[in-house]
Amino acid sequence: MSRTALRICPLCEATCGLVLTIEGTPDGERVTRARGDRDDVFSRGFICPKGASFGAVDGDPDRLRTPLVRKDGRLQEASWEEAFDAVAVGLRPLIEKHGPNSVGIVLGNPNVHTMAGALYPPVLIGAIGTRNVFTASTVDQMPKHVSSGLLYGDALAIPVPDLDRTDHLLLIGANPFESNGSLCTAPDFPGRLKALRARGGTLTVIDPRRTRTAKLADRHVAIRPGTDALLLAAMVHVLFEERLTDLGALAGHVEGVEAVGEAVREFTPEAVADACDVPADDIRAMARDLAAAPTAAVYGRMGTCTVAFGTLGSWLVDVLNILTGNLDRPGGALFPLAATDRAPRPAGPGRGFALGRWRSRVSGYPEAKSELPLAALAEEIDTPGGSGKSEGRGSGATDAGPIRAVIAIAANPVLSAPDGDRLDKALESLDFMVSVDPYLNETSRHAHVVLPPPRPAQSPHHDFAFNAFAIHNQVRYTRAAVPLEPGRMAETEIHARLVLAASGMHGAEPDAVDAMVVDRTLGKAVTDPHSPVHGRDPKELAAQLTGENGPERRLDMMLRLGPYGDGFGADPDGLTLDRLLDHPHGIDLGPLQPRLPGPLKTRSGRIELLPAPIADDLPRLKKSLAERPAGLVLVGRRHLRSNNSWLHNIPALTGGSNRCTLHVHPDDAARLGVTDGAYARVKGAGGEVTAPVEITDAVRPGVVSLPHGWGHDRPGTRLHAAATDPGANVNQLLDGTLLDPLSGNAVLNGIPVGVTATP
Ligand SMILES: Nc1nc2c(c(=O)[nH]1)N[C@H]1C(S)=C(S)[C@@H](COP(=O)(O)OP(=O)(O)OC[C@H]3O[C@@H](n4cnc5c(=O)[nH]c(N)nc54)[C@H](O)[C@@H]3O)O[C@H]1N2
Ligand SMILES: Nc1nc2c(c(=O)[nH]1)N[C@H]1C(S)=C(S)[C@@H](COP(=O)(O)OP(=O)(O)OC[C@H]3O[C@@H](n4cnc5c(=O)[nH]c(N)nc54)[C@H](O)[C@@H]3O)O[C@H]1N2
Ligand code: SF4
Ligand SMILES: [Mo]
Repeated sequence: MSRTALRICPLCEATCGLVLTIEGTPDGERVTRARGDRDDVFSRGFICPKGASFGAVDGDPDRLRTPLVRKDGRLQEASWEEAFDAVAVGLRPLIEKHGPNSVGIVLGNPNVHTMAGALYPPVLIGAIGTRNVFTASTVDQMPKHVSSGLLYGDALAIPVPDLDRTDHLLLIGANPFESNGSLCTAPDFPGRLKALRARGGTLTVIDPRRTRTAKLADRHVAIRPGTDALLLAAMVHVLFEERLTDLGALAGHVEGVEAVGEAVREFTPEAVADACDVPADDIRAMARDLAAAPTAAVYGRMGTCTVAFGTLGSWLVDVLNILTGNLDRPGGALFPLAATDRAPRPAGPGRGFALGRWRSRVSGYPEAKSELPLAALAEEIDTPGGSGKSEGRGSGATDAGPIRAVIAIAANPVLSAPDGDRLDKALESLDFMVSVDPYLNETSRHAHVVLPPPRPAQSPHHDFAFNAFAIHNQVRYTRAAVPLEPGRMAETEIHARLVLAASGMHGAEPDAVDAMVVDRTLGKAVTDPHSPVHGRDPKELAAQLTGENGPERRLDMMLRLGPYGDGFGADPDGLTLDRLLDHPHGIDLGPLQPRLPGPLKTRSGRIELLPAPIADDLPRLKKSLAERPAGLVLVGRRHLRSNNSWLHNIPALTGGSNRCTLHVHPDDAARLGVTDGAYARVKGAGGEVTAPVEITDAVRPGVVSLPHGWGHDRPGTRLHAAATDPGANVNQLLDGTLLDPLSGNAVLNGIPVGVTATP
């Protein structure tokens, strides 16, 4: 007997709707097939090879089925009760003795792909009160958050390119043909780029590699890695020099335009051409194309963020959109409005965005968006003593000591962060560690307790994060496709129990966590004069919430308070969870609309085009004009059938071209004496790795490329398939000191390396 069920795909940011075929077997229900949901209001039937392998990902026999607890030095299967007892016993005395900052919270990428990851970590961080929070954002998009925080006063106000309506797209350091897009949620991103070309639009791609995305472009600029900020500054220079700036409807909303013109005066195309290895004429042409297009969007991703000038580059992307009048207009770059976003309110000055409100203990790195650099996690654990006073958030406790316990949720920093060997040792030295993870992998093997979430078919799904970056406003929710079997626990419940265990409320009902959030949120909303529920009784509102469990009630609450919500009756046609459940393929909320000045939360109430921290960092960029890397630099790459560190255990998704090989240009290969298929040794500041060479002119000369997330050769893991072809951990080449100073983001691209043939 088989049946079908809907499930939003959690395997990348495109959030495609899937139809799963589910069959009963003696071992329980299995997902035997996944196809695109043709009725999905957003993805309209699109599916990629990864989504098509949902069943294999879901059914991986290496997924943990029970909690693991370390006994006699060994991780052993345990009951949930034993596991949470161990968490409470492991964490509470440490917090009481050493203060909240003795706990480090590490949040990995899949948290943005689960409802649990969206709803509970903020509660956990608040409950413990630690300032030692590290997430995948600081090996990813933190520079974009910082530039948005500074420009718009809101780190989450990230404009997305209007792919379906734009006439010209300048795409920088992104490869949506493999990644399916990032900070731009768009099912079938490649199809949308082809449609752009088909309707007469133009595509420019800046990437040191001739990617599949670059192959589609009208113009591919194979820039020297790490120099995009110089090139973009020169484009801004050209806009001023040739009087091509035209802010259009934005004019009244922006301050500091002349100051930007002044700030980029020295960055002429001729001055940057050599450093970028891009002819000055091409830079001028790119600026003119951008200004001349009826509508245009500039969009940058990993290649603009994970570099030494990540925040400056991210800022310049928006500066170009603003100076050409393309921000906040159809066909340009717009601010989405998701169903669980805050409802729009009257514009006016906001609280602004502050950086560096506290600093990391060892190296003094400034916080950004209440986070410290993931690259500094190892030193925060393994450096004894203190170098200053660090206070828990609000608790006043002082503790200048190291991190002694780690709570890792959906995170594998041993592979995804710089210098995995050092972090590996640091984690092993902890007094206590708990991982919420389906796998026993390079990171979770150090835990004292592993709490495994159920497989994705058994989890409900709503994209809290990605709808806020989607190219079309829409809302979808899918309940768990397969019920939990006895002995399994929903990931939302695991998170709620973790909050209780960490905050001294071990043993309380997990629903208490949701009830507390509901009370707090509604209590605040009724005192807010702009809220549709202003002046009402929070208890009466809470009683109206529907939903089968705590997380569903919270979703209902957020939908009802949100921009499309029913306002708890204020707008009877508005959105509620019940209404959403009546639309299993989602509800279309319309194309993106101009929203300014709505999203602005700067102190001035305007877009602050040249914020002081940016202006202060420009001299560093100027200095780089004179720098020329003498040797090779390394960049990363992604493969369509992969996902960071955790899909290498699925045989259906590995093999073929999805391998951990070192791409080397033929000219470099000849010079270095390395041959195709033979192993080469790659050396960086943090260590060395070996990998088989693949000679290809898809990388520009002077650049080699190695993908990340590999290196599955450590003992004590349970990743049988991945261990057969472990690959090398590219992040071992880093020592963790190379950061973008404003955001604390690790530099992962454009890093200096040496390559030699292995004997
Ligand atoms: N050199 C280099 N390094 C990089 C990058 C790069 O381009 N180059 N990319 C960086 C980027 S963009 C990112 S986002 C990071 C990602 O880095 P991480 O966030 O550390 O790694 P992931 O591999 O995404 O997976 C994290 C963990 O989540 C677990 N997991 C999977 N599904 C679930 C789930 O449903 N629930 C829970 N609780 N856990 C789950 C997996 O088993 C895995 O242990 O890597 C970064 N590292
Ligand atoms: N299949 C698959 N999809 C994924 C993921 C995955 O691992 N696999 N990971 C997901 C995650 S967590 C993220 S954050 C996104 C990332 O999404 P993208 O940013 O689109 O992904 P990347 O493939 O890392 O693309 C970065 C590109 O930047 C180029 N580059 C490197 N250095 C520079 C530079 O200095 N300048 C310029 N201009 N370009 C440079 C690289 O050659 C590469 O082609 O993908 C998501 N989707
Ligand atoms: S594009 Fe992304 S969301 Fe869509 S099916 Fe593929 S992995 Fe899933
Ligand atoms: Mo990422």
